[in-house]
Amino acid sequence: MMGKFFQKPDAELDDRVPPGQYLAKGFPVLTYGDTPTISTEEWQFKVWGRAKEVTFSWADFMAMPKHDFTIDFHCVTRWSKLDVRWRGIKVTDFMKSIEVEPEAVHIMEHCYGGYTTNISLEDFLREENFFAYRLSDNPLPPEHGGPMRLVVPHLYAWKSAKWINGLEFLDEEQLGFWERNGYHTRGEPWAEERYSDRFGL
Ligand SMILES: Nc1nc2c(c(=O)[nH]1)N[C@H]1C(S)=C(S)[C@@H](COP(=O)(O)O)O[C@H]1N2
Ligand SMILES: [Mo]
Repeated sequence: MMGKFFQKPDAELDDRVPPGQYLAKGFPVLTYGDTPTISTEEWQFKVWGRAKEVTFSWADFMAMPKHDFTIDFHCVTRWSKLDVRWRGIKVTDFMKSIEVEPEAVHIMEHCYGGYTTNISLEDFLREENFFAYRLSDNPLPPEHGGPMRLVVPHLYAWKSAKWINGLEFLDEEQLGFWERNGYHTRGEPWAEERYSDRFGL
């Protein structure tokens, strides 16, 4: 783990690096399967389930307020990257354009390529979450989830769905891809919620 690609955090950064994590020198790419290629023209984003069904285009998203974000990113495979710079649309702003039913308590994030990950409505609605379309002043590269991905800074990065294309609102918790395969349902890095206790790991 150590050496060329990872380093132990300096003392002054120590309080920003969750337990069991190392600092990545670059920005590693972590993808299960192939990287889909989606143009902004064909990109679509759907909302369904316990919410009024609606489909957004790229132009619809670009018409929403945009902000710059600098956040720390923590992968459960033990690398962290501090101060990642993005541009995007706040989840709380996006939520103003959809109608969610009162029964909705949980969400399945859906992606081009078939990846899924689940998140509680409460974790999803946090002020610091955003849909990212730029990384370090460039269009978000395909390998990092371009043209659009979700970023949920307070949870392990597997919740930050790349190539996101939809949200399914649920009236109960369901498990996404990694969650069905042994990862923790919530994934809070400071509590080291890495693996599910359903599997005895
Ligand atoms: N669609 C999709 N989103 C995904 C993944 C994936 O395999 N497919 N991997 C997740 C994991 S495990 C991590 S750590 C981050 C990695 O983001 P990065 O490749 O931009 O570093 O994306 C998350 N989002
Ligand atoms: Mo990850």
